[in-house]
Amino acid sequence: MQVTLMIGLCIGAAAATVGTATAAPPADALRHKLQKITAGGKTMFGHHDDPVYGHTWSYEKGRSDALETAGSLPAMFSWDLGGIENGDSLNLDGVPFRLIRENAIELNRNGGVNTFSWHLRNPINNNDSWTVSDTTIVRQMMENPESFRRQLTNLAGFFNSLVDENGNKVPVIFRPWHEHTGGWFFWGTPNTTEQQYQFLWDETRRVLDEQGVDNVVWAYSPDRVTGKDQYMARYPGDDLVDIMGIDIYHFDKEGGLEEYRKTVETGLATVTGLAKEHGKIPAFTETGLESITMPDWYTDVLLPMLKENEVAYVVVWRNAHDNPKHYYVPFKGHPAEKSFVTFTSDPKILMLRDMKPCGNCGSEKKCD
Ligand code: BMA
Repeated sequence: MQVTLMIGLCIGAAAATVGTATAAPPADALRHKLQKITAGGKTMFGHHDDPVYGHTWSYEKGRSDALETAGSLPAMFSWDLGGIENGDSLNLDGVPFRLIRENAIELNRNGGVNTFSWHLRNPINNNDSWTVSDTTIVRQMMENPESFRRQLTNLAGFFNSLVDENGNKVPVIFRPWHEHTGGWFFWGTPNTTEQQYQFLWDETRRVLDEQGVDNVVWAYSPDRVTGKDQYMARYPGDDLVDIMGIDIYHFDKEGGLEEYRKTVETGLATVTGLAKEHGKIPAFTETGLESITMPDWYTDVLLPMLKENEVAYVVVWRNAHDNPKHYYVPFKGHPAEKSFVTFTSDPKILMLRDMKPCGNCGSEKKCD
C-alpha cells in the first residue's frame, strides 16, 4: 500500500502530464537518475534477457540465473527488439514481446532500468542484421525510405506501449545502430558511408518523435575504438545522444586477457573523457567473457576496470537456454559463482536490491 502510494507520487511528480502541456517527458526522469548514479560513483549491473531464460531453463516465472547466484535480480535488464519492425510477436531469440513489455514495466516499478538494442531485419530484402554481403542496403533505404519508416513506426508503437498501471509511460534506454565500428552489421563502417549512418540516426529519431515517443534515453555504442577520433567519427550529434557507451568483449579465454584489458582501458577512458566533455552519461553498454572460463573474472578483471572508470552501468550478454556455451552470468554451481557474488556485493555495484522504486538518490547504497 505504502509502496504503491510512493510510486504514484514519484512518477506523477517526475513525468506525468498533470493537466498541463509542459510536463517533463518521461525520459527526463531516467536521464536524471543515470546522472545521479554516475555522480555517486555507482555502477548498475545489467544482464540481457535475465528473467525470461537462463543456462538450463526457459520461461519459468520468478527464475533468473543472477538471482539464483547473487541473491538479487540485476539492476538492469537488457532486451532486444529484433522482429518488432515486422510486427512479429517473438523477437529474434524467441522471446515474446508481450513478456518483454511485462518484465520491463515491472522492473521499472521496482526501481530498475531497461535497455533495448535492435537487431532488425533490413527493410529492403528482410535479411538479418548480420547479412553484409550487400553493402547497398542503407543506400537503398535512403532512396526508398517508406518501408524503413513503417519499421520505425512499429518500433515506436512498442515504446509507446510501455505504460505502467497508473497510465504513465515507462522510460527506457534505446541503443540503436550499435557496434558500427565493426563490420558485422549492415550498418557497420565498412558497409555504409558516414552520411548513410547519420541517416539511420536522423530518420529513427524523426519517426519516433513524430510518433510521440517521449520515454527513450538514447545510447550511442560503438564496438572497440582506437581513441576519441574513431569514437567521434560517426557520432550522430549531441542533440541525438544522451549516453556515450561502448561494447567490448573478452575473447580467447585467459589468452585474450591482456588484449581485453588494453582495449577496455582505451575504450572506457575514451567514453568517460568524451562524456565529460559533452555532458553525457558514460556506460559500458556490452561486455562479458563467454562461459566465464576464468573463475575470478568478475572480481579480478571486470571490477577493477569499473573502479578505474566511472560508468553508470555495465551490461553482460545473455545466458542462452539452447546453447550450452553461450552464457555470461554464472549459474548455481558454476566455478565463477563466488566471484560473481563478491562482485555484486561490492559497494560500487548496484543490483535491484540496491535500487529505490523512485526517489532521488538512485540507490539505497548511496542514500545510506
Ligand atoms: C548475439 C548472440 C545471438 C543472438 C544475438 C541477439 O550476441 O547472443 O545468439 O541472437 O546476440 O540477441
